[in-house]
This record gives sequence, structure tokens and C-alpha cells, in this order.
Amino acid sequence: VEASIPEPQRKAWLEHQTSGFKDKDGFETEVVRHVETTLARSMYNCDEQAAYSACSLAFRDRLILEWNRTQQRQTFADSKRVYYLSLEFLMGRALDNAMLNIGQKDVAKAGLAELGFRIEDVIEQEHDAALGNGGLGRLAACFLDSLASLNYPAWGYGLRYRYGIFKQEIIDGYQVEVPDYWLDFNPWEFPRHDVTVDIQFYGHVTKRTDDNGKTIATWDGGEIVKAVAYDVPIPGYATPSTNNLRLWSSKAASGEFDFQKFNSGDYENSVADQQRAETISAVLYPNDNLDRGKELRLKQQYFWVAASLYDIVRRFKKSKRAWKEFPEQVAIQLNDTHPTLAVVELQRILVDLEGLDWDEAWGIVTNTFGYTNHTVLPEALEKWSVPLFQHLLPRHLQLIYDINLFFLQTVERKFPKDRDMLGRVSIIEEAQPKMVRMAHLAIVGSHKVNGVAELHSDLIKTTIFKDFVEVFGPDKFTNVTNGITPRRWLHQANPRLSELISSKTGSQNFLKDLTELAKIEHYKDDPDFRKEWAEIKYANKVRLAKYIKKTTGVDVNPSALFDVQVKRIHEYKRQQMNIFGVIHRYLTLKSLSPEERKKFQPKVSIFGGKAAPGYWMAKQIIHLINAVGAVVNNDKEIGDLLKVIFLEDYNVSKAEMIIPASDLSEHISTAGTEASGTSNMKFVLNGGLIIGTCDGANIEITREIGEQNIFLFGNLAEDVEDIRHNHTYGSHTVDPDLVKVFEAIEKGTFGEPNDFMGMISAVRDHGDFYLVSDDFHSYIETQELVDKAYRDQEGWITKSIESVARMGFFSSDRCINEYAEGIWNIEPLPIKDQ
Ligand code: 73E
Repeated sequence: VEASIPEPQRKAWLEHQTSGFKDKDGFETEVVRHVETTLARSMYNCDEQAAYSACSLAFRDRLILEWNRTQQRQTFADSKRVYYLSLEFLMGRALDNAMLNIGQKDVAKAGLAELGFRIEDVIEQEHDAALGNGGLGRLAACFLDSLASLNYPAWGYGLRYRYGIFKQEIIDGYQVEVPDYWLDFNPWEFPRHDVTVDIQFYGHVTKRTDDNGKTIATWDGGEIVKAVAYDVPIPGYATPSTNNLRLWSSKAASGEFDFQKFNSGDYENSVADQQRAETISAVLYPNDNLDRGKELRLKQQYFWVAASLYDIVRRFKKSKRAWKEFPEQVAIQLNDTHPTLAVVELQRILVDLEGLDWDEAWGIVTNTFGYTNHTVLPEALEKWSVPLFQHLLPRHLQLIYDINLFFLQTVERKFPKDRDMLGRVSIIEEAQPKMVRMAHLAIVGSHKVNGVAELHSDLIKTTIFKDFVEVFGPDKFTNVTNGITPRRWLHQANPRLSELISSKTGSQNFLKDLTELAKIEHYKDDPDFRKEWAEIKYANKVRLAKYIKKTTGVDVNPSALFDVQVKRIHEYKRQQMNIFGVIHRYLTLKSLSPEERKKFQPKVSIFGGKAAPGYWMAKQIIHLINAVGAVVNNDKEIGDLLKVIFLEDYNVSKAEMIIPASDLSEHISTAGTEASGTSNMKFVLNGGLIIGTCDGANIEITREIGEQNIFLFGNLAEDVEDIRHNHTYGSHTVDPDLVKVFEAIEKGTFGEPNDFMGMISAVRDHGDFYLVSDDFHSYIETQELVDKAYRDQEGWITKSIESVARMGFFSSDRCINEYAEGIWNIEPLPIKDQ
């Protein structure tokens, strides 16, 4: 490992080794010490769980040293910091990542072996940190990895949910949700009981005029909840930089519980305050791409934002600089609209608490914030009712009205006669009740707004934020195409492929500069290289096949084409189209003679993903996939020609196993609906090909890897509106192949047809909003092209190698550098003067 560390990180790396383990004996000593003292167990009684705990504690000790030094270095340098505010951080497991980023997994492997453990089994003991729903939360986690690896002075701020995203069980084909209590033993977090912030809710506002005629607002009364900081170290790859993720946990401000109530015999109520306060950070809302407007969610948002800003401002104030320098020291990125209250809270701090003039304060605020939009789906755009706001955050509502007033005045000056324009861009929607539009507030309060892939960034400029382009000019809006960390999604998830690549590129430098992947294209005709390439994919498929057998009892043939769709279940992502396609394939197979069937490409269709608990249609889709599997997998005539698998409880650590094992993955959203997608990048980086629509980052992936290496199909985003219009006002006929699929379902081929009528009538009777029927024929035809291409194994391997070689652009390192230069105006901190 050491020899392959790139210059100029090498020097720092060597220095870094002094805080790593000297050798496996040094590591073992630490593990044994933790088992015997920290865990108070004997080595004779050390199971895999204890080995995991001790191993984590040993690595954690190493991390802490660098973490402290990194924080000292950042404080000493006094340079600008970036704060990434995200309500979700989908981190997955920490131990494997820490071992690899520190560069001492080999040492741990040898040490654990001597103690009688396989490192893979030890790693498996860790519970995923699942504080997120899907792509948005995982993006935040990839960004933290890149920020640390590139030595940027950066902090993440989030909520420490007691329950992360629920665990999914499949019982009789239905999704059942089980709470994810993950904090029993978490060696990766550090409670900071000394770092607390009092957060106020409810109450009332009084205004008075001071001697200079200035209006002073004070917010009194209501209730106070305490925020307690928990810190998580974020190790960079091949650098000593270790950044901080700070998660806030809620506690009653009054202390333990109400002794008065307790002493007066009111035992039951004595803990009620405590519990009510703790509810705020108790649970992650399990909705992806959906806003439900619940009061507790708004409470979560303010609690987290107010604590984070207090912390950021407290740090700035220590520097004794003038307020106008705030944006030169602090950049805050809003991960979607969830933290938008931060805009209002900073204005409140500056005007109400620090006494700045409105305009000066507002200049500071807008120069500090950047806003990333992740979705155009109307049901996901956050709105809060004005009465709710008035009740929970009365002063913030006043400030929002003032922000809106001044903003609308500038709009009116620019477009004097356009009253409609004022209504359209207003932060307040004139509805019953009135609503606060958080995206409008985020745009008005930020200096840059970005989308997450080119098509998406164009779409927001021409559709949902069109008027704001007129108001602010086009330069405020920009694109930063998403990326993924190659450390976790290649090196950690697919160690053999990573090793093969480094044997050809000459070092592991490609993990720091992913464009170096281009070098492997020289070997695409090298027979040994190709053979090993194919063997690695096969071995990954064998591993997944074993897992499928273990968890579902179904035998799948690793030589079959593995066709994978794993992501949150959502109508716009169109898992329903995939399963209709599978049914079509099954019906076709059944209609063939045994001889004809032999010519067919054997396939395993693999699905995985959670449905939001209240999303009825998504749950129906899961049920149909399982019902089809139950029939197809037991059909003796079909055998290995088709298997349908639903993998329970898809999460980050399962993704690390599934993604390297795919031949083909599906990214088939209705054009214009998937802002970017990031698993598409992960699959291609692991040598899988894609079937997909012209949507999100699929478009840029195509541009990079070449049209010959991707299977694109379906209608284009620019035509979707007209097609929908036609569904409603023109003639709407269902694709004939799809009609046959519906007939099979309605005949009861897959059990009680009524269970699936929602999915059928959405297409047939309710306007087919997601264009399933319109794209079905093109989807089926393209699947046939896939079969044909896969039968030419040599051609397939060439496509696979070429694609990986051309994926350099999709590193989250590139992405973070673009944010740093174009939005945050921040530089990496050199590590040489440590
Ligand atoms: O296309 C993905 C994108 O790759 C998008 O759907 C997802 O963000 C990913 C990262 O940019 C996303 N999630 C949400 N909005 N967009 C969301 C909205 C509300 C709650 C939770 C998640």
C-alpha cells in the first residue's frame, strides 16, 4: 500500500504512519487491550461482535489523534471553512472505510487472523449508520469523504436520529417496517456533553423603538429544548486530514426529569418533558422525494439549524473579526431546502441579537449561503403553512415577511407592470391557508443555486425557477454534476477490481485522481487482462448468488445475466415498468417450444429498495415483484431461464455487495424526473452496463463512455409534457404487449388480481402520468438488444472495460472541487506545515 501512495501526499503519509499501528503485533496489542479493559471481557470469551468492537476502538484511537491535529491546524490557519448542512447522512459502515483510508487494512487482516478471526466476518458485525433515505443522504456522505480526502476545512452538520431509516422485512410478499435502533454500541461517535445549545420554540414577539428610532424585536416565552453535540470523525483517504461531522441530539433543558412531579407522586408525568424533548431527534422521516408538512419535521429543521448556526457563529466570533468578514470565513451549503431556515436564523442573529442594520445583515447572509436543488417533483417541494410557522417560530415568520417584502420591491422595480410575476416569485403562496415556499426563500437567501446534473440544472432554469432567472439573471444558477467516492464504491466494494486496475495504472493514484482510469483502456485487448476482468465479475456474481440462496432460498445461476434495479421504490423510478417487462419475458418464454427456449438468454432479475411506509402504490409494486417471483421461480419449465429476486432491506452495505455483481442495471425513470441518480455511476464504475432513459446523469455518462456502451431508450424530457397532455385530452391506448401483461395479471397468474389493480389502472385509466405504456415497447426492444449484446461475451467485456476507463469524471472529488471554486471560494489546507 505504502509504495502506491501518490506524491506529494507521500511525505505526509509517512509522517502519518507514526500515529498508525507499527505492525500487526502493535495492532493486536491494542485489540487485546480493548477487549480486556474497555469491554471488560477475556480473550477466551471474545466473539466476532467483541472483535468488531475492539478493532473499531483500536482504529478509532488512531483517528482521534489526527482528528485533533486537523482541527488544530484549521483553527491555527484561520482560513475559510465550509459547512455542509444536511438533514441526512447515509454513512453505512465506518470500520472498513477507516481501515482503508488510514491504509492499514492489511495490518488488521493479519492481526485479526492471528487472533482467530476473518476480517470479513468482523466487518459484517457493524450496523449501518443509516441516517438517510437514498441518494440525497448518500451524496452527503460521499461529499464528506471527498472534503476530507482533498484536505478542505469542512464540517458536516446533521441530526443524530435515534432511529435511522426503518429496516425492511418482506413477509408473505409484503413490506413490513421494523424500527432501526442503531445506537446500542456506536464506537464512532463522541458525545460532547459540554457542547450544548438552548433552542427556543413557540412564545411571542414584542417590538419597541429604541432611542435612535430603530425597531427592536424580542422573542420571549415558549419552551426551550437542549441540543447536545455528538461528533463523528471523517477520515480522508491517504492523508492525515480527519474532518468532523457534528450531529445534534435533543434533550429536555430542565435536566433529568421533573422532581416536583416525581415527589408529588405524579411518577408518570415526571419523565414526560424529557421524552417530549427527546422526540425531536428520535426518528428520521422515511420519505424520499416527498414532503408531508408535519409539525415535528419543522421542529427538527429549526432545532438542527439553530444549533448549527449558533456553533458556527460562536466559532467565528472567537476570531474577533468584523461581521462583514463573515462570508470570507464561512460558506454554508444548503442540501436541498431542508435547512433553509438557516437563512432566516442568521438574519435574526445579525439583526435582533447583534444589532446590525437590515441591509448589511442581508448582504452577509446572501454571500454566505449556497443552495442545491435535488428535485423538480412538485410533491417534494417543501411548503409550510403560515399558521404553523406563526405558532412555532413567530419571529422567523415576521422576518420571512420582511425578506419577502424587500425582495418583491426589487422585483417590482424591475418588472413594474407584471403583477403575476410578483405572485409567482413570492415566498408566500396565496393559498388557503397561506404557505411559505421554502425553495423561493432558499433562492432569495443564497448567492448561488445549483442543480445536480446538466439536464436537471437546465430544467430548473426553464421550469420551476424560470422567473428567478429573469429576476436575478442566469449567473446565479449553475450546475454541479453529482459524483461518488471511488474509495468506497470501487476500492472498498470491489477490492479485486481495484487491485487489477492499480496493477495496470502503476499505483493507487487513480483513487485520488479518478481520470487516471483512462490508462486501463490500453489493455482492453490484452487477453490476460480481459480474462481477469471477467473472472472478477464472475466471482462477485457467485458471492451474490450465495447471498440470494441464503436469504431467499432461491438458486440462481451465476452465469445468467444479472439485471439489477436497486433504489427507493417510486412510481417515477418505474420499477413497475421493469416488473411488467419481466412478466412479458415470462409470457414469451411460456409461449415458446422447449427447443426455441434454449436460444433464450438466461436472466436473473434482481430488485431491492424500500417504499415509504405511507406510499400505497410503492408497496403494491413490491408485492407484485414478490408475487411474480413466487410463480416464475417455481416454474419447472422455466428453470434457470428466468429468476425474479427481491432482496430485503436494501442499504449501503448491501449495495457494496450487489453493485459489483451486476451485468446490467436499470435507471429507467420517466425523462425529466430523476435529477441525477448516483447509483448509475456506481454500477458503471464496477464494470456493469446500463439500460436507461435520457434522464439525469445518464446523459453525461453516455457522453463520457460513448453511445455504444449504454442501452438508452424511451421518450425525451422535452416531449413528456405534450404526451401527458395527449393522455388527458387526446386518445390514450395502452401498448399491445402491455395489454397482454395486464391480462395475465387480471387472470390471476400471480395471485389475487385485485391486489395489483392500482398499478394497472394508473396506466390504463388514470392518465399514465409516468409514461409506462408510452415507453414500454422501446424498453422491451432495448432489452432484446441487451440479450444479443450479452451473448457476444467478448464484445460485452470490451464495453465494460471501456466504460470503466472513461468514468473519471464522476468522482465526488471533481464535484467537490467544482463547489469549492464556483460556489464556496475556498481552498484546501496544505498539510505540510503540520
Ligand atoms: O436524483 C436523485 C439525486 O441523485 C434525487 O432524487 C435525490 O437526490 C440525489 C442526489 O442529488 C433526491 N432526494 C430528495 N430529493 N432529491 C429528497 C427530497 C425530500 C426528502 C428526502 C429526499
